[in-house]
Amino acid sequence: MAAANGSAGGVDTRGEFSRIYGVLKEELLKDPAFEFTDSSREWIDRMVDYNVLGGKCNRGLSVVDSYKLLKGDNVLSEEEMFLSSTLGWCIEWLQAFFLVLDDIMDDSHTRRGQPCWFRVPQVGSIAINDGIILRNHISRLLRLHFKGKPYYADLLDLFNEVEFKTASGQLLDLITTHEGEKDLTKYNIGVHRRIVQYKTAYYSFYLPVACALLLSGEDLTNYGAVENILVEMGTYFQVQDDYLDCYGDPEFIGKIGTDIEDYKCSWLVVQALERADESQKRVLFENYGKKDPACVAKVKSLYRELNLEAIFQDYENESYKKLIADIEAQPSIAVQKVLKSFLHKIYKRQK
Ligand code: GPP
Ligand code: MG
Ligand code: MG
Ligand code: MG
Repeated sequence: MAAANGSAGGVDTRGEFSRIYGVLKEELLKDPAFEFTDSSREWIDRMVDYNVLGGKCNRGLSVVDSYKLLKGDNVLSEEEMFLSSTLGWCIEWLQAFFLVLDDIMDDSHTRRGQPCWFRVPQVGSIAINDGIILRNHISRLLRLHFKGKPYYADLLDLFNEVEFKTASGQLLDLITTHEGEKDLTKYNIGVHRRIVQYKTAYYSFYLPVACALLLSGEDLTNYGAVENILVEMGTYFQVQDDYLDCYGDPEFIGKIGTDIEDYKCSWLVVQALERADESQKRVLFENYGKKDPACVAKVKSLYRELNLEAIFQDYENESYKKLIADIEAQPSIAVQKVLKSFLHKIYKRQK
């Protein structure tokens, strides 16, 4: 009865999920495809702990929780727990790969309450190769534990497709901020939506549920409506991320916001542009995208003037209502439970 009182994401599930991390890391450190030296093994060990751990594990645990709900059974066999957790960890590894590289591209300072990996002394540009290694660890784990399963090809295809979508979203995020291309008049809610759907929603929301569906023997082509709801949920999640970048407490969220300095097409600047009069727009044009803290402060004070905090609260309430209505229109009660469980992990999150 390992998971007898292991409610979704509960103490037992989390404990077992953490234990499985140790098993997977040991396997990677003994990968027979490479003759490790002591120093290379130590590097990987430290690099994986530094970058894969320390997050909320919402994405990873959602594979296990969703699988339980789809099976309609709160108790998983040891093998089912192991396989669903392994897929959960593959998503956490994917997240680590993205974050290591995203922090370099965004010139960020901290992540999960510690310096970004590339800022650690002696790491620097080795972080780029570490990102590539993290991505390859996923393929190693999938090969080790899923080769021979009837859904192995679908699983590889899923990770590849989602990675492509995310990198494409990241491209959109980055080219809007290009020197020489900087033009706030191009920022609107449609542009924002396209960026965040691709850079965040697929890997953070669709991927965990799609993994649980494949494990349950389902054919993903029958789940287009579920995919749409998850992409909506992911869009809402990235709006929260944009909001917290400015209004979150860095101590609590574990990262210092850089969206204003980086000229990002953030949900906040899009809302500000929609509401600003001509003189307020001038303040934005003159100060957005500059490293100077005085410029950042002027943008933040304009956000306050425009009452963006209240506009965000309204958006959050409306998104929640709309998502619940869409979820309740789903024919399968098990699928409804999966989607609601995911939504309740992020609703009104503070980090
Ligand atoms: C989040 O954007 C998006 C990602 C982490 C995807 C990165 C994709 C790559 C292919 C590298 P963000 O920059 O707003 O996240 P955060 O606020 O956590 O830095
Ligand atoms: Mg980014
Ligand atoms: Mg970033
Ligand atoms: Mg962000």
